[in-house]
Amino acid sequence: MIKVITYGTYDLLHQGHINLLRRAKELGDYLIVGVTSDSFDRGRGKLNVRNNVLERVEAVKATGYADEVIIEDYLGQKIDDIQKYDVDIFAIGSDWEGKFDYLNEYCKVVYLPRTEGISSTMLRAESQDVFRIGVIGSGRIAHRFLPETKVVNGAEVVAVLNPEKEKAEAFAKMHGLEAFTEFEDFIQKVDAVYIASPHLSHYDYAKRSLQAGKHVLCEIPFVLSKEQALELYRLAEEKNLVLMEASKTAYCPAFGHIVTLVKSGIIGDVVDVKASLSKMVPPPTRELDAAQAGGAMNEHGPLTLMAIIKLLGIDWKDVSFHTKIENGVDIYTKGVINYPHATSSFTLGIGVKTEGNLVISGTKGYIYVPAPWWLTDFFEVRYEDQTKNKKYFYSYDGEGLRYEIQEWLSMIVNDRRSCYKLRRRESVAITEIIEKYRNGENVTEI
Ligand code: C2G
Repeated sequence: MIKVITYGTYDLLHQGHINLLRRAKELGDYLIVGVTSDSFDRGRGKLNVRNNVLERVEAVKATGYADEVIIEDYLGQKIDDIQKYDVDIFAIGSDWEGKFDYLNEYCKVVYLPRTEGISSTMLRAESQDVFRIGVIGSGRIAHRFLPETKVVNGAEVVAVLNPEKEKAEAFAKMHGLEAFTEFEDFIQKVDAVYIASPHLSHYDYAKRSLQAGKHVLCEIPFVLSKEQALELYRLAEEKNLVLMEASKTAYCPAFGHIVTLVKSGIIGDVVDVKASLSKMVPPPTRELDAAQAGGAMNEHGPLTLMAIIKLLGIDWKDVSFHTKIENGVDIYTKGVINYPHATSSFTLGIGVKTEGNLVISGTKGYIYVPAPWWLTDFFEVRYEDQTKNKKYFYSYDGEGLRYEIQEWLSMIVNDRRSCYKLRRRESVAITEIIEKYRNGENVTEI
C-alpha cells in the first residue's frame, strides 16, 4: 500500500485545495492530511485564518479524499509524521517547489501543480473590506505601527495627521501616505483611526473620531481618568464602533496562554503577582516631560497593571504607591494592589533600572516570565519538585503590534465590541489606578 501525506491550512476550503487533495490521493492508496493548528499558523505568521481548526478539519473530511486527518502543531513535525505513519510520498502544491526537498531523506517528495486563480487570501480579501486606517501622531510608535499593518490582511494605512506640517509630511513621505494637519480633512479619508499622539491628546482625538463614526485603536496610556474611559466606551457602544486600548502584550500569543494556564489552576490559587518594567530614557524626551504627562506611571503603568488585572481581576481592595520624583515626573514608582485573597506589586522606572520580570505565585507553583516580560515569547512554570517544571516558547513577531491590529480588525469585521483579551471594564480599571496615582491618593514620595 502506498501512503501519501500532505499538509495545509485549508482556510475557506476552495477548488484549489480540492484539486490538490484529489491529485495527492491519486498518487497512492491512502491519504493522510495534516491540518495546521491555530497556534501553529499564528506562529508561522498566518494571522488571518478565518476558520478555526475544527472547521478546517471538517471541510477537509467533507472532500472525501482524506483517509486520515491529523493536526500539524510544530515545526519539524513533518519528519516525525513521515516516519511514524510509514509514509511513502510527501505531496504539496507547486508554490512550495524546492522548499521541502529536505524530506527526500525520509520519503519521495512530489510537488503537485497548483490551481491558478484561486486562493484563501483572495477569498478573504473579497469577503472583507479593506479598512483605510489613519494614524494620528508621527512619533516612534507610529513608525513601528506601519510595517506591522502590512502583515495583517484588510489593513491599509492611508493617512497621517499631525498639526505640525513638516512632521506630517516627513512621515507621509517615508510611508507613502497622505499628510494632514487638520482633523476634519483627515477623518473624512479614513474608516478607522490609530491614535499615537501625545498622551494628553488621546481623549480628545478618540472622542472626535468616534463622533465622526470611526473605529479607534488608542495607544497607552489610553486616557488619564476613569470618567473619560467610561465616557468613550459608552460613546463607542452608542455609535456601534470598536474602541480598543492598544495594550500590545494583552494580545500576544504567549501572554494569552499565561492567563489561560493560570485560570485553569496550573499553579493553584494565585496569591501574588509581581510585575516590573523599566526603560531608561536619556533627556530631553517626552517621557521626562511633566507637561506632556511623562513619568514612569503614565508610560509603563498601563502594561504592568494590565498583567495584574488580567490575572487577579478588577475587584481590588486598596492601592498604594511609593514614588521618586525628579523635575516633576516620577522616575520610579512602586505600587501595591491588594485583593481580598491576593496581593500584587509593580515597579516602574524611567530613571531607575529594575529587573523587568513577571512572577505569578500560586499555592502549587509559580510562573516566571523573564525580562522583558511585556514582549513575552518564553515563560516557565515552576514547582517545588523541579522535575515537574515546564518551559513554554512562543514567537513574538516583529514589533508585536500585529496581534492587536489583527484583533482590532477582527472585532470590526465580526461586529464584536468587546474582546476577552482585554475587556473594557479591565481597561477602565487600569485607567482608574493610574488616575489615583495622578491624584496623589495613597502616594508617598521617597
Ligand atoms: N493549493 C493549491 N492551489 C491553490 C491554493 C492552494 O494547489 N490555488 C495547495 C497548496 O499548495 C497546499 C495546499 O493547497 O499544498 C494547502 O494550501 P494552504 O491552505 O494555503 O496551506 P499552506 O500554507 O500551503 O500549508 O505545514 C503547512 C504546509 O507546509 C503548507
